[in-house]
Amino acid sequence: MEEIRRVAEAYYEHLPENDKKLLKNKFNSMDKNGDGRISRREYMKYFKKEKAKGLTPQSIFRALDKDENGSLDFEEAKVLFYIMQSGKAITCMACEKFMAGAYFSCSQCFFDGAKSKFDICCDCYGGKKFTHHDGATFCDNYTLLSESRSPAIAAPAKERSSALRTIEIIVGVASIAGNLTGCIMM
Ligand SMILES: [Ca+2]
Ligand SMILES: [Ca+2]
Ligand SMILES: [Zn+2]
Ligand SMILES: [Zn+2]
Repeated sequence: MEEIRRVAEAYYEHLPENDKKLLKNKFNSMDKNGDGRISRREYMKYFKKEKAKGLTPQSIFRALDKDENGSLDFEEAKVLFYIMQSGKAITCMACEKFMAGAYFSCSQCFFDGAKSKFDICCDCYGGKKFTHHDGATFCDNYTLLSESRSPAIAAPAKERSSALRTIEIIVGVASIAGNLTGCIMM
């Protein structure tokens, strides 16, 4: 969580003054009783109304509440705003825990735009506490991110399956070479 917090803070520092003001307004609209803190109840109420289900798991609120006092001050909420603008929070498909740091993702599902991503936390992956299709190749998110820069991924959809094979070969070779420990053939 510490890592995403630092990213969120750096991101916030570079926002134009106007956007900072908008976030302050958003914070105030979530802080219904105006005590300068977003309580768990205020948080849940806000996201239920917004129908942002991805943000309602208790684990997300707990992770955001750095000092564990049961409410979010503006500093803590910066991480929330960062998660909100960068899309939806990523939760483990097996245990539904909010994943703020490294996690594993099925590379076949990741690169196949037609399928939804299959992301699982390190605990569930390491402990084999999940079920997924046969032959799935799991990569950690950092590896996937750098693999996405590979020109093969930029291929048009119909060529994507051959691009995927290329990735499987790269991943396969790399794991044999032992220099890409993040990727493991299942
Ligand atoms: Ca409040
Ligand atoms: Ca707090
Ligand atoms: Zn999990
Ligand atoms: Zn998959």
